[in-house]
Amino acid sequence: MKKMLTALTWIGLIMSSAIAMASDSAGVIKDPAESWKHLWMEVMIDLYIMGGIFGALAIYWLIKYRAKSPDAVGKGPKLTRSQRWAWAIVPCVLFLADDLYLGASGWSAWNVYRNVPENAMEVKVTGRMWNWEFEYEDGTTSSYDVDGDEGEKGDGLVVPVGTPVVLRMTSEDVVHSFGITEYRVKEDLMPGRITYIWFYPKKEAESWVTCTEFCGANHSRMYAPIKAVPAAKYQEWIAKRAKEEAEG
Ligand SMILES: [Cu+2]
Repeated sequence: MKKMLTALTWIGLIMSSAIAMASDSAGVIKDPAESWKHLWMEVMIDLYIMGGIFGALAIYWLIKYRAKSPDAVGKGPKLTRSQRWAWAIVPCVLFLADDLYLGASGWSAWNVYRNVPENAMEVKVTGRMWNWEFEYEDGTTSSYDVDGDEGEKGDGLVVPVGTPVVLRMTSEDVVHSFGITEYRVKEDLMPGRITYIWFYPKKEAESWVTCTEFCGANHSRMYAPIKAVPAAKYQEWIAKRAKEEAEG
């Protein structure tokens, strides 16, 4: 009975620390890219540790308990009642604690993914066969023409470094999907509905949005650059773009 209680105490400690670690890490995570990376690393570490431990154990037992002669008959160890229970419950709870921990981490990542920071800059995105159009808060628009001449294609989505960006998106025709690998975000666009994603450009970078839902003949050409530039450069760009539009 005393052994059982000790085992249960350990189980409780392991489970509560797993949950505490998962909720702790939630405080550190700032944006979807970081939170997905964090979750992915946890899964990888988990798989490698488990793979390593069980692989090594399997090899060790294979060698240790191999049949020494063709007619060798094995004999299992005699376990007491509480040892049998312990062998059933302890591994089960250990794996459960790990699953709970990963589950909680996934939950934290999803919360980050869905909760847009208050200071986010909003850009409306319209997807259509086969291009993306971006409309800024002041009504200025931008797009990208994959077939345009060099220098005439347009800038795609330009955003300032250091400001979270939320995209409010809809489609004019069929279902498209807005995916930016660099920022680890992806969301479908549907006619008659507004969906959203947000990302956080922390450094100057040029990445690409590609349509990630097969939407017809030119689906593979439905892409545009996403340029994260210093805030001053962004202000310059949007002023220039607004002027161009006013002049038609
Ligand atoms: Cu598409």
